Amino acid sequence: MRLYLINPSSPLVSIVKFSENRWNRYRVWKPLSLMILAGLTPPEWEISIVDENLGVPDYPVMPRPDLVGVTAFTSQANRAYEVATHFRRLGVPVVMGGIHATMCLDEVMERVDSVVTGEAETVWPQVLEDARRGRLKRRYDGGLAEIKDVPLARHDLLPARYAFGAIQTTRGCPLNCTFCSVTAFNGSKYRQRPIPDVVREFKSVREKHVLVVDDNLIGTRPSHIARAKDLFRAMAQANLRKEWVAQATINCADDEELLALAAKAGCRGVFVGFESPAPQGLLELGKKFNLLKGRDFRASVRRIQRHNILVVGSFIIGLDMDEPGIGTRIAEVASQYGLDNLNVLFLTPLPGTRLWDRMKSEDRIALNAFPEDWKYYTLTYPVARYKYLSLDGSIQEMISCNRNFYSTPRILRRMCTSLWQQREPLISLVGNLSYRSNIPLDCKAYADFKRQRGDRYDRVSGV
Ligand code: B12
Ligand code: SF4
Repeated sequence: MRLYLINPSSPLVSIVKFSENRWNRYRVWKPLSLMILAGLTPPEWEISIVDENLGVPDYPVMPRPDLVGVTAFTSQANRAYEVATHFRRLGVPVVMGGIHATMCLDEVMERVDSVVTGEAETVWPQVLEDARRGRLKRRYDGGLAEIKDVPLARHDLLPARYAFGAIQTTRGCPLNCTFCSVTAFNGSKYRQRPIPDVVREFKSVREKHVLVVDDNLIGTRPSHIARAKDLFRAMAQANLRKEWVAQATINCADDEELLALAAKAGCRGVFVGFESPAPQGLLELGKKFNLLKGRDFRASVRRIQRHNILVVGSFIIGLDMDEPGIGTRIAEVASQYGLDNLNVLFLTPLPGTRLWDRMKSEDRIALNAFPEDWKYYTLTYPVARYKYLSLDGSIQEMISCNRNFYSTPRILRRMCTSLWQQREPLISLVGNLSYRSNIPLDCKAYADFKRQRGDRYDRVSGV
């Protein structure tokens, strides 16, 4: 039995367009979901994982599979449907799963043979067995998996062309920010994989550099942080010789021992969601966690960097409080915090989030011709109507933010500071050049976007 597991390309996400920009090679990540499905698949299946972000293969010349599994974020949904149509025309059954299939079940049901909602660990073996017997059900619901049932991912099944490997050590997030799908999809309970499993899997990752995909590697409670410390101790003891980056909330800066252990275990960078330069903005996004303890963000960032860990910060443009000038303000605040890299996104109502419900009820979702418009749900396009920012205005804010933060003098200043602080500036430089060289690509993409979808913004938000 032959199984293809396919990660559809996402043509509008500039970070995956590494053929157009060589620095983007460092920002293309492995589709871990498919490697986990492969880990759950019994040996009688011959598995091929196809990541279209490395190039779309010539499917007609490939051997005919018995089953196709497709994953998709919302932004990949259209391409996922094209892939599904191709294989269904050949009479090959197609199963789709992942976040988009879970949040937009009815839409997906119309376009594939079978849908898996939720986490797949409990149901995937059954799906395969039913497919083998030609009795696929229309829907399987995996709900939330027992974390100990997450298998070792098959890191051997993808080519060695990625700069980073990928691994997951926890699932779920209790914080439920308004714009984020994680709590709706993975639940509010913070579930931690057994440490020996994680260490064993780390050893099987081929790449020297690894992305830990957890939404918050250290969690929020003292017990979570104690577990993170145990994990880092075990990783250091296993002498993995890996360097890794992870997402974490800013509270990771509060514990020197935690930072020291993380660095010893190979941590080289953390991705932190700052989201808004104003407390009012954090309240609007439900990110109250960042407001705790009257935090001094600059001091927190510096504490992390002292352990030779880079800090990449994420901010959002398009909040109800964001007025013209927000782009420059974010760039300035990010520079004041001392961030090594800045990632700015548009406030995007992703299906299944609280933000989606609110913006939909206020008729503020401008790009709503689905499924075609899903391709713009990359967080890099202004798909909604913002309170004080027009379409042109919001794009202008994004461009001026990136131009300001990634200007030559600011990059040089950051490199000098890194050297002065005796940190390794190379990874930071690659990140800076990657973001900076995407600015012209983004400008072109926004011009196309305005031509194709500009008419949807002919009225300003009614709020
Ligand atoms: C790592 C990550 C990335 C990485 C790597 C992506 C990749 N190639 O895998 C990078 C940085 C590239 C990235 C980029 C983006 N991401 Co991202 N990312 C994540 C993150 C943190 C973890 C994903 C992951 O690997 N999880 C671990 C695996 C094991 O879980 P899983 O994918 O859910 O898979 C399980 C089930 O869903 C199911 N399943 C999945 N696929 C399939 C397929 C079949 C056939 C079956 C049966 C089951 C099944 O089984 C798996 C095992 O249980 C998630 C948050 C999250 N917790 O999911 C956000 C998340 C997926 N990203 C998100 C977004 C919006 C994006 C971007 C569009 C925007 C951006 N700028 O960040 C881009 C677009 C990339 C693209 N290719 O189009 C959103 C997606 C929401 C949505 N509705 O689409 C999420 C949920 C975060 C959020 N804020 O809400 N991302
Ligand atoms: S943005 Fe981060 S902290 Fe907020 S719900 Fe999502 S994963 Fe949790």
